[in-house]
This record gives sequence, structure tokens and C-alpha cells, in this order.
Amino acid sequence: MIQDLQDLLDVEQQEMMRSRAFQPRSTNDYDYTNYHTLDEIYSFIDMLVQENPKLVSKVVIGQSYERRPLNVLKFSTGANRHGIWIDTGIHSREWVTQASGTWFAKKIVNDYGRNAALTAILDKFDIFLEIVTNPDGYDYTHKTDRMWRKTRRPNPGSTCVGVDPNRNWNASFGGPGSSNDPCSQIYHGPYAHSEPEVKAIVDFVKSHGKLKAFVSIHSYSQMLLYPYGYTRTPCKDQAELHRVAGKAINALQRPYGTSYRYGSVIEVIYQASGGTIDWTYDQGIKYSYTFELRDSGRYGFILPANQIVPTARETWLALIMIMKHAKNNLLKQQLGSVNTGPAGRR
Ligand code: 0X9
Ligand code: ZN
Repeated sequence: MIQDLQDLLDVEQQEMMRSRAFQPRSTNDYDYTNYHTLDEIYSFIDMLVQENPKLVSKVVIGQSYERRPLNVLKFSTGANRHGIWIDTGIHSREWVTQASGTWFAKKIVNDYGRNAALTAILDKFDIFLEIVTNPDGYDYTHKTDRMWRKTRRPNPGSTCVGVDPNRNWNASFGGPGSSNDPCSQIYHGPYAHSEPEVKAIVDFVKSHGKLKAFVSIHSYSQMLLYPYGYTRTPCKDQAELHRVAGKAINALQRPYGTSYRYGSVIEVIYQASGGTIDWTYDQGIKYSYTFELRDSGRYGFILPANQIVPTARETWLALIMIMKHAKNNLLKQQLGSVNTGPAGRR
């Protein structure tokens, strides 16, 4: 319960006004310390691609219900690579996530060729980053209801709008921890992958076929989670996922002392069926993680803008740890197949 919610919303609006008058002409001038509208983030994406045509491209993986492009940034330094996926903003009101996604994008172009860890990762993997995963919802949080979470598709037979895109995946779809009431915040939708925003990612994951890590970023609560959400039965890589999560949250804690809890979704938050990372894990993407970024409840979804950059910075350290681990695992796999292949059998 936030007592002074309207005060927080007023401050947030005033802060956004401060940069509204200013149109950045490059991603260097972009105000990473503030929240931005959908149009501003989409212009950021186009500027970043234009400025770094060798490293960055824009992949449109589909269209939202209201026909907005679903833009994914692809960071790539070579053909036929394995992939790492990161999404932010699938729940539209979790504004620090889209803001952090924007910061990550700039961080990748700044660090490639300069930072050894990131460079090594990009020499093995393409990174796919969907900053505004629920653009209709995001636009709606700016124009109408700051606390909107779901998609914006009308539900036939109901006056309530939208489906929870984190209950819409085909992983124990419709099970406990989701609702069949269209007015619920955790409404699972009429059938699995009914939401175009979800279906676009499903199609992308299947057609890519070589994603090794999938990280879906939410706020708030300060948690790093792995599957499952739909069952208490531990996933078969639980021990490894737990170890990697521990290292990731240690790295995250270093700059500002932010403390995270970690474990499976069902053990650490609550039971949730139809969640993103349960589906990606069951598709064979071992390093499937969900973050819940800052804070732990004082400001909740209305995190003050002066915490955007610190949040993004600390989260990036955890992401690097996960990506590094995925890379080492891939190298081990590739070495293993060389040694047991026809020529290299020992
Ligand atoms: O309830 C949710 O969807 C997530 N919390 S949030 O406050 N961001 O809405 C947690 C769900 C855990 N994730 C998965 N089951 N994949
Ligand atoms: Zn969320």
C-alpha cells in the first residue's frame, strides 16, 4: 500500500516535463535519468541502429493488438550465432524495466570492443533485446492509467480489457496462480498465446532455435527467479540455475548494496501458471530467468527517476554474469562434441 501515490505520480510527471522540451538528436543526448514515452523510446531505437549499423539492427517480430511494431534490437558481430534474449516491459507499468532496457542497449554499444567480458559474449552470441514488450499497455500507462499491467485487447463479452501477458504462455496454461476472469490482473486469456505480443516472441524463439538464455525483466521486489512457477517439482537444472543466480545477485549487490532474494518462482514469490520463463525453459532454453528489479515496496512501480541508472547499472552486472555462464557452457558443449565427434573420439 502506497499512501502518497498521487504525490509520487505528480513528481514523476514534473520530472518528465523537464526533458519533454528537449528532443535528443543522438543516443548520447538521450536522458537516461528520466522516463520516456513510447515514441521517445522508438526514436531512441532508430537512432541507435543508425549510429551503429555494423553492430545493431532492428528486427520487427510482429505487431501489437493496436498495430504497433514489436521492435527488437539485435546486437550481432557475425553470422549464424547462438542467441541470448532479454525483454523488458511485458508488464507495462513496470517503468524502470523499459528505462533499464534502454540503458542496456546503450551500454552494449559503448562496451563492445572495450569491455572484455561483453566483447567475449558478443563474439559467441547475438543479443536480442525487446525494450517495450507491451507497447499498447505502455502507451496507455502514459495517457490514461499509470497502473495498467496487461495487454489492451478487449475481451468479448466483458467490459474489462486486457490479458496478463505473463499468464498467457503454454506452460500449464490456465493452472493455479492465473485467473479465468477477464477483469482479473492475472487473467490468462482465452487460449495460450492468444496475445499477439506473446505469440510474436513464441514464433521468434521457435524459428531462431538456438537461444541459450532467456531473461524476462519485471519489477518490483528485488528477486532473481528461475523455473518453475507452475509446479513445486524442481526443474532438472535447479542446482546449476541456483548457483548461477547466487553469483549474479552477488555481482548485482556490489555497487550499491542492493539485496536480492533468489530461487524458483513458486518458492520465492508465488505460484503462477502460464509464465514466460516456464515456457522458454520447457522449450529447452536452460538459462531462463526472470528479474524483479527495484524496489522492495516503498515506491513500487513508481520508482523515482533518479534510481533508473543505478538500477540499470547493478542489473547489468547480474546479466553479464548470466551471459558469461551461458557462454562458458556453450564452449564446453562445443569442445565436448569435438572430442566425441568422429575425428576426435577419445
Ligand atoms: O506475477 C507476475 O507476473 C510476476 N510479478 S509482477 O509483480 N512483475 O507481476 C512474477 C511472476 C514470475 N514469473 C513467471 N512465472 N515467469
Ligand atoms: Zn511484472
